[in-house]
Amino acid sequence: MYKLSDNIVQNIIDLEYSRQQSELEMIASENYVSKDVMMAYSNVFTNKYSEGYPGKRYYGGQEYVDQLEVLTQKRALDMFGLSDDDWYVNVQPLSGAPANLAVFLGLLKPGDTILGMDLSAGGHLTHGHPLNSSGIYYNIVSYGVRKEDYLIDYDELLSKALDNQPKLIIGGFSAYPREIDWKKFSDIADQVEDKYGYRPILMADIAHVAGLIAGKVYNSPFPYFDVVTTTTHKTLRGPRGGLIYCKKQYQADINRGVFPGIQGGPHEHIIAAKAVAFGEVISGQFSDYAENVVKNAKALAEKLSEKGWHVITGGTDNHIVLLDVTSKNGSSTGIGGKIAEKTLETIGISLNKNMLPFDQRKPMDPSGLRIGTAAVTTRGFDENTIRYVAELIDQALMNYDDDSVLSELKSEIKNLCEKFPLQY
Ligand code: DSN
Repeated sequence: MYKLSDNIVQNIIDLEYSRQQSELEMIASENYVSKDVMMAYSNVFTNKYSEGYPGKRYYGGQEYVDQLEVLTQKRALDMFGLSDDDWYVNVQPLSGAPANLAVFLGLLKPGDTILGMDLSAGGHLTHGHPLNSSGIYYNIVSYGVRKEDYLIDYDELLSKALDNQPKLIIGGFSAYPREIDWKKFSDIADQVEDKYGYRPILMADIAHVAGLIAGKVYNSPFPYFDVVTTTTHKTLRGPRGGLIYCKKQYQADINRGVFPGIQGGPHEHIIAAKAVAFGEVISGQFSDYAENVVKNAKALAEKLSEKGWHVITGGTDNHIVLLDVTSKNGSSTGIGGKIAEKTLETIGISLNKNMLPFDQRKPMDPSGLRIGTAAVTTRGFDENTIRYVAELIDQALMNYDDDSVLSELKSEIKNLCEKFPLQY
């Protein structure tokens, strides 16, 4: 790797590099980019201002910026098999949260009603949390999951849609381990239209599962939705960034929402890396990766269940396993998510504490952990390796107050990481 002449910054980067080499990233929203992707965003496009869109910019010198952005748009459509006769994609969003905000700004007026999944049920801050701009500027109605099985409550979704006449309905999540029935959203929008003569806009936020959808191992919302947003750095394994897909009729509004709505100059150097990442997705081997991510998550869920842990919904259909750490085999463990996260960090596994549906505990010390397999699968882990990781997680959580056991487990993780080094 290139070394900076600024030793102080280089030293901090080196420390983070060593941390990533010798510890496991199991935060469900993280991944390891390829060396090509990483190299692709260190380039001269960082010097360029290019407000506007290909062919319509506010500054000169845009010949190659336009080439780059058009290529990235083409690859972004190709990776989901979309035709530019029906679909448009804006590749400029800086990340997922601004992508969602740009959609709202482009398609809604302040005070309009949005129906989205509650954060505590697995939704996202930008789907209407009171402290997020979505919750501040729009009238938010939330749906959740059913108490009996923690699956999305489509009956509640329908009745809330019929009662509240939302302008926009969001499907998507940041902590939900199961498939989504995207068609049901479309049926619900039809019923709202029958009642009010207006069809709500359907927006899917596929930030977490975009790579699984591109790899054809998770259902796609594209046949049923009007707008689809995503990040590019989770299961898609690209640089940090966002995308907004929309049916052609919304193109002008979406573009206006991004620029001048919430962004100025796009980060074209990152757009170069998006293009490289999308090239990797299209390349053919990516579907094997996506399949392995899901296999690994299933194996992790199975092994943890076998050990007596309560895996929310009993398993997973994607890369996310939600675990209740407050009890094992029906007995209290005496810990919540805060200690569980810290304990696993101590042995070299990064993941995050997470509220569970209907959680009685507080967000800073909830009942759950969210565990993801996208990054470790990039590292080369197969199902046997992930079962071994499940054993280590189990032992760590059961010995959270025993420093000597934790220190042995830390060595095991370090040895494992040495067998599966990062590719840079
Ligand atoms: N922070 C991301 C996640 O962890 O799911 C979403 O914004």
